[in-house]
Amino acid sequence: MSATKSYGERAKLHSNPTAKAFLELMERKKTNLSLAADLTSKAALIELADKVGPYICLLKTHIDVVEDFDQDLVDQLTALAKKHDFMIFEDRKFADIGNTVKLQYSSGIYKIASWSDITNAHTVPGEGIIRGLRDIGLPLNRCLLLLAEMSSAGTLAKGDYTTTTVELARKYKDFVVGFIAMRRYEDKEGDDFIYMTPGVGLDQTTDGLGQQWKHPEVVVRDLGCDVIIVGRGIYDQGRDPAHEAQRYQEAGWKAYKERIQL
Ligand code: BMP
Repeated sequence: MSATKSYGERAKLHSNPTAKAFLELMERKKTNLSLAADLTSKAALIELADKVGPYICLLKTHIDVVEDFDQDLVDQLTALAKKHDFMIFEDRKFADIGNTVKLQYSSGIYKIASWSDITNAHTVPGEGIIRGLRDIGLPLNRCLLLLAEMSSAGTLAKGDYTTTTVELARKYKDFVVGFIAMRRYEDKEGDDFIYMTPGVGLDQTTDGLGQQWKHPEVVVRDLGCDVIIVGRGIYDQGRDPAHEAQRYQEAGWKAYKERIQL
């Protein structure tokens, strides 16, 4: 059962090189915190990534909200990833047919596949979306998360949709390394998916727009998820991002230790 194994043990056994490197990174840096850096200015995004970098394993971006995006932003974020030892996850939520997502992933202004270690996709279109993204991503050593559930109230990603999404992940294990999910699913022989969970907050439970925040203890220790994704809890106005990131890192790591009972 991967839920009770350490990230380090799981890294040793993992067959996907990017997932392996990511699990090793979490173990080495003692963090399962991902920053959701939803800022609209390049300078502010770089400043936040630099401040919070020491505490995170993964920088999650929504690159299309940045008003002054350019290649230099990508160069600076990848330099910060090296400096602070974190990976990058562009939360693109692809949702089109295979041929279109190939273009969206490789081309356009953002060229996501050229810099983002991890990206994600909805399974609404069926398995062609995975095959299209895989054609582009696999040769570049990238990997994919599937959105099996969402954190927002009233989400349609549940029940059979979630079950089928997990089956698709098993079918394309060389490229799909995990899920955006609200809880860990039962392992089948040979499974070791990485569960990343948004909707995490220490101080508030809702934003008034459908977002639902849970405590890291619940998410990691009780529901078995691996990575906590935190945005506004860290960078909202009036907060000190480095201080908040440290709080979340400690809370996420404590919950993980309790789970694996070290
Ligand atoms: P915040 O902690 O500020 O609520 O940010 C959550 C982040 O996670 C946002 O970037 C959002 O797009 C993303 N997210 C989410 O909140 N729920 C999901 O189900 C999937 C997401 O990617």
